[in-house]
Amino acid sequence: MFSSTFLPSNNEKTAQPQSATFHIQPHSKQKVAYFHHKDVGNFHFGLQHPMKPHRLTLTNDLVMSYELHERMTVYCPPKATDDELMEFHETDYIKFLKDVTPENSEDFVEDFSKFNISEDCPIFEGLYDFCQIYAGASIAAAHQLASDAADICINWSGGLHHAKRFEASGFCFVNDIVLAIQHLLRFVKNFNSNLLYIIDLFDLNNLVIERFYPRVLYIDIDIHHGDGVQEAFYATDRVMTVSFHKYDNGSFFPGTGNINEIGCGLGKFFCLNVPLKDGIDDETYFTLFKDVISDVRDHYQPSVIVLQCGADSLGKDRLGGFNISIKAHGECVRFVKSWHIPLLVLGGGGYRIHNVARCWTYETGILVDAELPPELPERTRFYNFFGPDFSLHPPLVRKIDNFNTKTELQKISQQVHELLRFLDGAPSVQMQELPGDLQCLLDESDEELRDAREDQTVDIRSRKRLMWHENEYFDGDSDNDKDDDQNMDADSN
Ligand code: V1D
Ligand code: CA
Repeated sequence: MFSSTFLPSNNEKTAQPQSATFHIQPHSKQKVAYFHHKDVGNFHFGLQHPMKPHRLTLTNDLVMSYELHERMTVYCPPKATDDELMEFHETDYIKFLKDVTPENSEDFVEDFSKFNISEDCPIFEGLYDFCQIYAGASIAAAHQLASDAADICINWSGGLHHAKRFEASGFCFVNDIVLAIQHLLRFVKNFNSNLLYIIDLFDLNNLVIERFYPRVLYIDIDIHHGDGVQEAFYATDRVMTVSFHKYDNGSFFPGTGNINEIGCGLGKFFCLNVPLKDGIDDETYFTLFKDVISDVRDHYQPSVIVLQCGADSLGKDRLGGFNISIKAHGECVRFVKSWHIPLLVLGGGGYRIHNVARCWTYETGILVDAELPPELPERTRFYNFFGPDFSLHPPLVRKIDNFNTKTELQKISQQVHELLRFLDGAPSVQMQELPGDLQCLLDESDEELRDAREDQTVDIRSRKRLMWHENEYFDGDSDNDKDDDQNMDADSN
């Protein structure tokens, strides 16, 4: 039996959380929920199109063959409703996606340019069903996290980060990530339910309700820039977006993601871009990832994290040009998981479909604390397609040179750290002058912004005290007051 060979992973990094927002015990086992709809792999973008939903069937098959379903709760998620999709997307655009078919598309040609229907985003059979399925899974996953039913939720069919409010883009029609984040931001819970901490209290028609997640951190390791998510939350500090991607002065799709895109208004500095060149290898990628993301966590102190795991950043991808192995890609996931912050894990790009299946299966293993034997289980339905190595970690023959010089990477890292000093999530961080070449990122409106930030810092600080105070009322091992009743007196700290 394969399952007897699974050992709890003992090389998990044990970075300790510094924020008071964690509601999971640092060493407790995280509950994992996995969302897969049986039909999601049966859609076809077209023969010549690189996006193959079949990769989701391959992934699910491999996950099940490794018996990972025994370590998590598996859900067949409901399809998103029209209204749910319209929480972010324009009514006209959703109506168009719902009504258009390959057979009647001539009646809609005028809408094609309006909604960016193109070779990248073609009309195919069942398009709207596909959108409802992958978005429904991300929304259900967000709901599961927000209602505290799981600590980690996985939807490999999600992560379609390019879709805009009324526009398809880069193989993405609806933006499940934005919809899921909106759900996390909006989620309210009855005051009387058994919650471990309170973040914001409002008195609304005599009902005391709770805002569950004050700060959402979005991390994107797809090789393409996460432009759709960045754009949706560009002006807010309640979502911080961080994307690692290939950037070639605008020529690599989608053309955005320069380091000088940093957010606007109250969202200024809550958007971070890490532009890279072709050929980046395991060590440089993971070192930079760890360095940047640790600093983001320390400054922003997220209450929930959404991690887009696009597998087109793997070496040998058909569209990408990085040299990253499945192990290094997985290390990024392991590192974020080790913080024990509620986590929504999503898919994204990935165009060597057997490597995509390997990668997301390996990462499912990491998320459920299973060490997977490198030999693929022979019972896998599509076993023969994984040759000639039949391994979870096929050798990565070096494809192209690493065009990222040490000096450039050091400069990126330095700029990122300088930008992060402008976040006021952490009480110890004060507003400071930006040094040297980053000064040009500031504009006249920053005076106003600074004032707003300074006011807001007070709020964030008092909220933190409140959260810390509530954590004092854990029941169980860390129950500091050894009392079963949850004292909800927000003013007594
Ligand atoms: F090669 C192709 C063959 C057929 C159809 C499309 C493509 C293709 C390859 N690369 N299209 C692209 C990119 N599009 C362009 C267009 C040319 N300009 C007019 C735009 O370069 C799009 C790449 C999309 C990447 C999507 C993603 O991996 O980031 C993703 N994330 O989540 C889901 C997908
Ligand atoms: Ca990215």
